Amino acid sequence: EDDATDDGVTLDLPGLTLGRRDLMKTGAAVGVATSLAGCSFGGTGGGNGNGNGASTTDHKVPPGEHDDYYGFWSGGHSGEVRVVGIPSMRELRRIPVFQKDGAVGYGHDEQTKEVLREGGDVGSVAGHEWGDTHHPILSESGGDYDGRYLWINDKVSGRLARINLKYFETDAITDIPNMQACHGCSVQSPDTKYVYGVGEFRVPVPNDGTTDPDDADSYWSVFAALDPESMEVVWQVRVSGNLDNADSDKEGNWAFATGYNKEEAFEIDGMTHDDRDNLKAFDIEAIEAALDAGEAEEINGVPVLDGRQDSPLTSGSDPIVHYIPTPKGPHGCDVEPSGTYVTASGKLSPTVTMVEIDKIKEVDDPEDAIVGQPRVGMGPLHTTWDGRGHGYTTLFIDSQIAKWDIEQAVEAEKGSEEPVVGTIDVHYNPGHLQAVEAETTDPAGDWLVTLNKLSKDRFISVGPIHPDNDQLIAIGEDAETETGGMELVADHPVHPEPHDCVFASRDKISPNNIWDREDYEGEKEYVTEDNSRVERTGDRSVEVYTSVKRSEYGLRDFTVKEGDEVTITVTNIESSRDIIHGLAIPQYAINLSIAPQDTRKVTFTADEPGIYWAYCTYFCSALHLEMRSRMIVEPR
Ligand code: CUK
Ligand code: CUA
Repeated sequence: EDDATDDGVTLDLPGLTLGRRDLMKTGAAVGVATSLAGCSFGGTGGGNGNGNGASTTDHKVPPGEHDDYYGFWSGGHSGEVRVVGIPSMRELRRIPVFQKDGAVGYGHDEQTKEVLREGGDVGSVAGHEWGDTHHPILSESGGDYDGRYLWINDKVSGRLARINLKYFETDAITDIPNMQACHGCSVQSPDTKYVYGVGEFRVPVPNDGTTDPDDADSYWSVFAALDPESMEVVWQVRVSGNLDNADSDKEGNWAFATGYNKEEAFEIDGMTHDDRDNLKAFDIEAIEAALDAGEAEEINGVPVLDGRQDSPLTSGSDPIVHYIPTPKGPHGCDVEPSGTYVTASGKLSPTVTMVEIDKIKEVDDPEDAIVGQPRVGMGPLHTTWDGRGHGYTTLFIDSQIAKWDIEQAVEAEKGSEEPVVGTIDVHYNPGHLQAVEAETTDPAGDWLVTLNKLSKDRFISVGPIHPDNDQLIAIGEDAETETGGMELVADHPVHPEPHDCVFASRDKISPNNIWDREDYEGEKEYVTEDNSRVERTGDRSVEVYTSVKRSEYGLRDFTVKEGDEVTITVTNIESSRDIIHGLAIPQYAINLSIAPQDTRKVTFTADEPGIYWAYCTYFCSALHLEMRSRMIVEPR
């Protein structure tokens, strides 16, 4: 079943030393380098059944009842965000972000087309056809989720998008200069004054063909801070090496990012040459002081500070970036709920490195800020928290989750397995895991979800492209069992490929059920039945305004002339929730979705004379099928 991977264990990474126990545990792993790089598929795990007894934890949500938590899932290279109820694991909605979606008309009306356009869907080398979403993050006020925004990165391009949680719709995308692959992201906590995005791939700056491909010094990785409201890039810091995942402290003073390829090499042997990489700690106050002192250089419209390890800005007594050595290739970067420690997980080391945040500025040797290094198992990728003093780390190669004790990990010797209080098999090859509200200072600690890259044989076959497997694990009880009380309660197949998720108690998110007209007053017209009309605005331009309700458009038909530039503006005048209407004219690729009390419009050129049915795409009433209008395009 394990796809012929049991032969030829290739642990040929230079400098990656594995003990005998590791090799035994890695018996089925092949190509550690490729299976771990960039969160791709590959490699197999050793999970073999969950080994749990009967479930005592009820995760079923009866029909008609609601979930306790909102879960926001990244959709990977589907470019979307998904909303999932916890504990039922029911998928409630998909929110398109970096690509068009006919289901909700995203990228089809002018308003959302503009969001994609702003995000650079045209005009760059190839344009952005899609995105790769990894890390959803929620806005905070006073250290808790305030339900206003969710941000999500685009790892394929250097972009960061914002979803407005009043309407669960993407309302801004920023194409970040000087960056390819915005990977880790995080918000400033306790109050979101900055949204941070890290550039993973080092790119030539400027990238205009003048760079010598072998000149490593012309390649940059930058750490970017965006304003949460304007979504403008406020500053960037250039670093040595590259950047991977990110998190922030709980007091607004620090941002952290793991980084591999300290060597600044161009291929895998070089990237994995040294035994150490580092965790970078960005001192926000020092960065702001350096900006105020005029130390930044403006590059492609953004003030950039030099935060490289040997730069003048980092050699003083108060460097803007601290480089804390970690075992090579650290991946997950997670601050625990009390804000005392930041952790860098694995990935090529079987340990989690714990740094005491208050020590970073105190110590002379950055390594002295490392206060714990529990040995958790093979291929540690990400860590989450239950708020009762435990960390939970995914073990990609072992196909397990290790639960460990935070304080014991500080007391124990570095490299000791002692802090591990239990492990559980998952199916298979977990990437991220997330416990409910684990990013707050007060995690709820009852559920955990592990996002497993491979499902192998867990579901009936659907052909060669398998679903991922998200598994729900009850963590509410600590027990002195093999699993430390963790209990696997549900498998959940998912469309490729989520990376991470974030949970908020349902009372912290309160979306509108219908649109509030005040939110677009002055920007969009509210078209009533009475003022549905056709206005000729020029020899070759026409404005069409129509209302829509069950089961009719304000205009039963409208006439334009061949060659006209036509703008159709549609208002859904319904005030009942859940009554959405569409307007589709397939010959002109028009597909609007209009929620109650909202207005959307679309502009196109009516270049083919004829008569075209405009119809509603949502089954809105018993007369839905009869619900239509006609566009008459007269020959000129
Ligand atoms: S990354 Cu995908 S499993 Cu983008 Cu947070 Cu680690
Ligand atoms: Cu409106 Cu169908």
